[in-house]
Amino acid sequence: MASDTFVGSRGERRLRHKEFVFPVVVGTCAFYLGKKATETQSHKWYLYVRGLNGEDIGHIIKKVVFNLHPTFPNPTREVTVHPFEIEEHGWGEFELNVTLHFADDAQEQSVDIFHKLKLYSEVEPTNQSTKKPVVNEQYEELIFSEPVEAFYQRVTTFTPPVAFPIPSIAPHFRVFDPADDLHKINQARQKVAHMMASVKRQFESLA
Ligand code: SLL
Repeated sequence: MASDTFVGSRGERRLRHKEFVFPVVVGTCAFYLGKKATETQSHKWYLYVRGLNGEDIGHIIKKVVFNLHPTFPNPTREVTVHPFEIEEHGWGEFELNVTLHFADDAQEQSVDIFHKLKLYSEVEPTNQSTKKPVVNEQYEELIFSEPVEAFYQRVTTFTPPVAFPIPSIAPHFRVFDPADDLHKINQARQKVAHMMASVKRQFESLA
């Protein structure tokens, strides 16, 4: 059965009650420069928007604008091709803003994502390594609700290229796996249940 469609405010045909969800990861990956570190350049870092497996997401996103801290020369950086990534050198952590612009046929407004550049590990902030970067990644789901029909058709029948340039920092990418998350949540629940039972036993022995 054909989906129910309606005409949007710009005359575009949209799919009623449909949703297209596209996951992306926004991340920073920072390497301490060790002996080469100077006062203004202690780290080399990368900032990126990537597909879950580091694949090209150019069929959905046509441009990423990275808005850096004003202490950087030309703090507004635009990237229009895979990998949607920039490389910089700096000395400090800051909150940054990433604007995603969608493919024209999506007929959607751009979205802003806020992210923190991390240079220091939270667990061991003084133990800096030139080999092991500090990676801070966040998983985001782009939700196209009642998408434009032509866009939906195109992206749901899109065959991703088998080969794509692998970003140099790909070995440091985190793996986002819903099954893995569920497993961690269940483990945490069990741990809490054990702790509660143990506290309860202690109380009972005192009573
Ligand atoms: C802080 N609130 O004080 C932060 C600001 C800014 C970092 C950090 C510039 C590098 C350059 C740079 O790393 N800015 O000058 O090329 O920690």
